[in-house]
Amino acid sequence: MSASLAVERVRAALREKGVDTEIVEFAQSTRTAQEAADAIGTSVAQIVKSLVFVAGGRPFLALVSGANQADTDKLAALMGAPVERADARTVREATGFAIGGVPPVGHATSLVTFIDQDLLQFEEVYAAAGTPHAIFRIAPQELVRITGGRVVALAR
Ligand code: 5CA
Repeated sequence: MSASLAVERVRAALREKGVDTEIVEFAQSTRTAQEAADAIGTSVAQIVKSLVFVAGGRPFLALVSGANQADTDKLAALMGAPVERADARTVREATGFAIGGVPPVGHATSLVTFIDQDLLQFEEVYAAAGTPHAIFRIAPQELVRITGGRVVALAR
């Protein structure tokens, strides 16, 4: 998928869910949480990492504050099965996007979603919009609404 198509897919998903935001595209990389925070001028804690894991052969999504590491033991307890990080190919197959641009919505498949409770302390957070150069801003409660995600403690 081309970069512009990836961004368009996220834009369509956000519009469909009634989110009032803009996707901002940066010349510089927003591939990592730190790079995204630097590009926006916000704290790394306000960056949403969209991380794909696999439990019992089933991919699922964890939306994690850029300041935190996801605790796979906590995720395993939630999923009721051992959890491992998805490889790059699995990420692409499950979401339709490449690592570094995976958004929280607009995926190729329906993914069970967990949301790091630490994201809820902020008025606004920032998530990837399909490419390693695109970001959108969203209130964390809106993120919960549009993903149907379960808010949990998942920091290591
Ligand atoms: N655009 C940024 C900020 S929104 C972003 O997508 N950050 S991220 O954290 O959600 O995506 C990068 C993450 O992908 C890394 O934190 C890491 O967990 C994961 N990752 C990077 N390389 C690999 C790899 N080779 N295999 C599996 N996961 C990887």
